[in-house]
Amino acid sequence: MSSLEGTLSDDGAPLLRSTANTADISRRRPQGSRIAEWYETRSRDMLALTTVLLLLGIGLGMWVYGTLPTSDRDEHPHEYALSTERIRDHLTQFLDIAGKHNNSRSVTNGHAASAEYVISQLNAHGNCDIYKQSFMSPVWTVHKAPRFSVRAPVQVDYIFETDFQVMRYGGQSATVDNARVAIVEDGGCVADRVGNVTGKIAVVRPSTSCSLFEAAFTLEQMGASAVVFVRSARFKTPSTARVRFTDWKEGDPLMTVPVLSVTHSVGQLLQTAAVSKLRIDIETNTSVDVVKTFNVLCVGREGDSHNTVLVGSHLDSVAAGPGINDNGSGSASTLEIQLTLARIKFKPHNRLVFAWWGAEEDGLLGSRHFARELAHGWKNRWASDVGVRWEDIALDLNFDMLASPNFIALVHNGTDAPKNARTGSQRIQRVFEDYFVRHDYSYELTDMLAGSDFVPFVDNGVPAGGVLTGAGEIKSITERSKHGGLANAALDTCYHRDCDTLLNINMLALDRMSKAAMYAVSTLSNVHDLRGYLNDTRYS
Ligand SMILES: *[C@@H]1O[C@H](CO)[C@@H](O)[C@H](O)[C@H]1NC(C)=O
Ligand SMILES: *[C@@H]1O[C@H](CO)[C@@H](O)[C@H](O)[C@H]1NC(C)=O
Ligand SMILES: *[C@@H]1O[C@H](CO)[C@@H](O)[C@H](O)[C@H]1NC(C)=O
Ligand SMILES: *[C@@H]1O[C@H](CO)[C@@H](O)[C@H](O)[C@H]1NC(C)=O
Ligand SMILES: *[C@@H]1O[C@H](CO)[C@@H](O)[C@H](O)[C@H]1NC(C)=O
Ligand SMILES: CC(=O)N[C@H]1CO[C@H](CO)[C@@H](O)[C@@H]1O
Ligand SMILES: [Zn+2]
Repeated sequence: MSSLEGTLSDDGAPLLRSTANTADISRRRPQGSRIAEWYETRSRDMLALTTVLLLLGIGLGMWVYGTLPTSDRDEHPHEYALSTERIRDHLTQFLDIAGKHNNSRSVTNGHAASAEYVISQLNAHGNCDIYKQSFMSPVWTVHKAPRFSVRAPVQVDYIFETDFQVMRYGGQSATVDNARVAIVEDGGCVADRVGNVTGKIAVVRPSTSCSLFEAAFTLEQMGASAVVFVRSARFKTPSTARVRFTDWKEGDPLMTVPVLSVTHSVGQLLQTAAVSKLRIDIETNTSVDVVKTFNVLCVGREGDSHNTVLVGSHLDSVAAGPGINDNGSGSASTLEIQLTLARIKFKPHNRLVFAWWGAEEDGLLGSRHFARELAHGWKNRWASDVGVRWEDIALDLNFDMLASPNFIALVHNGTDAPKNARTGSQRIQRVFEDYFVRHDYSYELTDMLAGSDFVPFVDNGVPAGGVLTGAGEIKSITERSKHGGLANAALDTCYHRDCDTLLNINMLALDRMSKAAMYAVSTLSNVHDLRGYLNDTRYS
């Protein structure tokens, strides 16, 4: 049909040139009734002729349509417009950036340069208004291996990482010499039951009645010079869990004194020794620095803003490596999706907003900050308009790790979402499943409970979904026979390591998964009555 319209509006078309064109008609109109009559006959003839030609055209079109096989390419043009090679070019840029920033794209290293790259690409080839949303993020660094020894009654030097660990966000550099020990009961949760810990090393077994941070911070407030958590006998190794509020925000407290974890057997020794005779030395060289970082938002200029489709991925990597699969593959794909939609002049029915979250590796702080500011009106010093209102967000798509070398195509299980985001998340899950079924690609459902930036959305009632290709999990023999690859090997052996480079990218996975993302983005942004669509219980 579109080519037929083209012929009619084409000035050079012989059909139109043989009779009066619209400009001629309007000039002749006022010239008396004979001309009007002539015009009426001619225009009736014209109308009849046009109708006949139109009908012929439609008939011909339908006949051609019926005889030619339609390919998947014709029916899903957006998917095929996306170039995996271009995504790889963005990843090459990310790798260059990491190379110039101590082989990392973390909050303190290459994150800002990665963001500048994304912004320059969006400015040059994208179609959206760009906002930077600043927030504060604590950054944890271990500068030097810590020491932990018992000095009396007998000297024992414990081994770092085997016998003890320094827990993440567990305090600033400190040297504690020849300190006494206080064995703390009840998990250290209640200040007036911890006893006198002033100037002592508090040894405590974690309790379920408060978080590690709450216990450690209570003990610090009561004057302890260090906190040592004893691990339960179930675990063979000491813990590196975070000792920080999960949902940390500017102004919340952080630990100052060192927080260590010791194995159960080291803990037994400390607790059974004659406590009054025990003397301990601890030396740590660590820091918890609060730095400013930011999210990048690209707010679409077209489509219904009250039914916004948010497309998110995180841009930062862990400090230990360049993060090309984790999670560069997600953020490079969403960047190329936005640039491709701009290039093909895609007109969504619902507005698209792309987000590149900061500080995901520090505990989803970027997406949590976004949700807190927008959903709960919490404002920080740099609070600024980001072009989006919380109530306008109909759904969130999250793309995090799309190219694991030994991949399994994984779709988030919408049934895991909290009740008020469940029906919509199940509907989104179905959109992704449709893609894998149509292409006859194997896939599996995976949980949607924690670990990536969808969390603050589903927790605040916004349906979410996404695809991913797996991290450190081991592929079983059964999974191998279904999905190929290597059995008894991790899905991504370089997960959170310095070898997460371009060589770690599986181009087949990247191709399939980025196109799955493109399919969901173009499908969901074109749904009319998106809220009703997400409310459809037939998919539950
Ligand atoms: C660079 O990275 C290495 C390894 O992660 C780390 O030991 C070193 O402190 C880092 N240096 C800077 C300046 O960040
Ligand atoms: C706690 O113990 C310290 C010495 O370890 C002592 O100086 C202080 O008075 C004690 N505080 C209380 C409240 O008993
Ligand atoms: C911690 O390490 C830094 C850098 O390696 C060094 O400059 C500093 O003196 C160390 N601090 C302590 C308390 O050891
Ligand atoms: C999806 O999640 C629900 C709820 O947690 C669970 O009962 C179901 O087994 C999951 N489905 C798959 C295929 O894992
Ligand atoms: C969702 O469905 C329920 C009942 O099925 C209905 O009461 C509610 O109004 C619907 N909400 C929207 C936003 O369509
Ligand atoms: C999909 C996936 O594995 N994403 C990872 C991205 O990085 C965060 C933070 O380290 C991990 O928790 C996620 O699992
Ligand atoms: Zn990660």
